[in-house]
Amino acid sequence: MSDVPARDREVVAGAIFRGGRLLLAQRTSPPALAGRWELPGGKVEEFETPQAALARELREELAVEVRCGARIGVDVQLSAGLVLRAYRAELVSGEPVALDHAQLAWVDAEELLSMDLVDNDRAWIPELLEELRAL
Ligand code: 523
Repeated sequence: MSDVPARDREVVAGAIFRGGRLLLAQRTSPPALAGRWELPGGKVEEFETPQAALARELREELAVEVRCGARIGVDVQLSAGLVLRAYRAELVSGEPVALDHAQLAWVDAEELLSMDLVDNDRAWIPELLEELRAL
């Protein structure tokens, strides 16, 4: 047993902006979240950096290559030992397609406010809106 507390495992989510819009993805699972919208992403694997995990998740889910940028918004504690963080993601190549989601949407500031976002991602609305309104 070690006295050093284990670091939280991270779930990463990507904020992709283009032409004054933000990419959102509609979840298909679990049933409680199906139909609700999120910034796409997933769990960081052991020995993987958050940046590499974001690139891998967005490649798997959207068929795009991204460069992971700066953090955006607050840490969201999902459960003991699991924290959700958003990062900017810059599209390097490919056009996003919904390989793992029901559908995708490119939203402007007004549309973002009307989307049924998953509760966790609502924590980032202030920063996302600020970015969209500045574009
Ligand atoms: N969230 C969340 N918002 C958000 C993401 C990418 C994830 O609230 N933008 C939550 C949903 C799950 C947990 O984070 O409770 C893991 O996300 P998930 O299921 O997208 O990640 P996976 O696919 O890596 O997880 P497993 O299928 O469990 O391996």
